[in-house]
Amino acid sequence: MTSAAAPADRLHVKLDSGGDGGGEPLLRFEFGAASPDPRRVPCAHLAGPATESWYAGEIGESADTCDAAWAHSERYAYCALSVDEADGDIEAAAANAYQRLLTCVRPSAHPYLLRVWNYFTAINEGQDDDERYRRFCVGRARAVDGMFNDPPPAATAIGAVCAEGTPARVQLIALCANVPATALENPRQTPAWRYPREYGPVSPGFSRGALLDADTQTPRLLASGTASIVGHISRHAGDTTAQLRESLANLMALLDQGHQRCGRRFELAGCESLRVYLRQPNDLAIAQAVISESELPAGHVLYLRGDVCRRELNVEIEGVFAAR
Ligand code: 3EB
Repeated sequence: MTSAAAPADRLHVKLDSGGDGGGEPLLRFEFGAASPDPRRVPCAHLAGPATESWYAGEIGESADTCDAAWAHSERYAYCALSVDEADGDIEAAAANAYQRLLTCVRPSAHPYLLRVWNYFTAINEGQDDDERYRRFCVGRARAVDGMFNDPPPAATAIGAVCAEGTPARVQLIALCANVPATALENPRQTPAWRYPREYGPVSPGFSRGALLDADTQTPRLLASGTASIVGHISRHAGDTTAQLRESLANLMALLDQGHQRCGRRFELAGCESLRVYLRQPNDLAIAQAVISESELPAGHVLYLRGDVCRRELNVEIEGVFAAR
């Protein structure tokens, strides 16, 4: 055992063009039509790399069933699961899914939740506090423990289309570790867990980002789903180009927070993978044009069809950044 961990033992992400990355990934994300596999991101793939592989050293154990899957290395683990909705009750399904997640994760060797992806159908259906995203937030808040909120994991919540002929379901994919991450907030944005009452009965439980492996040569910064929100106000309704530019400004402010917290620089050029979720597939060309004006490596950007949790917003981004 050396004290400076080999980078291969720590988290790094490679896209399908990136070779095998040395060994087996902890988790390989694939995108497209929903399937029973709880790891599959149920968002149509519009452009860019087709898979995202998350490596974290040698895999110890893994298991894989239709509604739950997990694997772990020494430091990291993932757990993915789905819960069918009974009679469209998204709140109960979210509570059930988070109870199951915590039941799996808390007694394990990797009890810290670093990042969670939440996918479910018809996210903007229902008015005001009946909107399904808000009900999802209520169910999640009901199920989680004190450790979850102190501070909450980085997260994404995106609306997707469920597989034809199958029940609607809540799908969670969680990245866990044997040590906590450093949670990040964005000075341009109100912490989501402090959103005012107008956005729902409970504030969403997520942090804007997570800083990992700050003890190594190459820390990573995981950016949560980032949209065109300044303070707590949605900006540029109806203008996808301006929304994406605002989202990039939020992302750059978050990267700067990573620098403040660990003294290492994070830049758009250090992006290992960026997901762009678009409500309207027709916005692909304009999204690609905005991305091409930025320092992001265009080959590391993938575009997916997905619904943002605020109906007035058309685009959300998330990603993984390696320190320079
Ligand atoms: C926002 O700023 C955007 O409820 O887990 C982004 C990431 C968003 C995670 C969640 C919601 C969530 O409010 C929406």
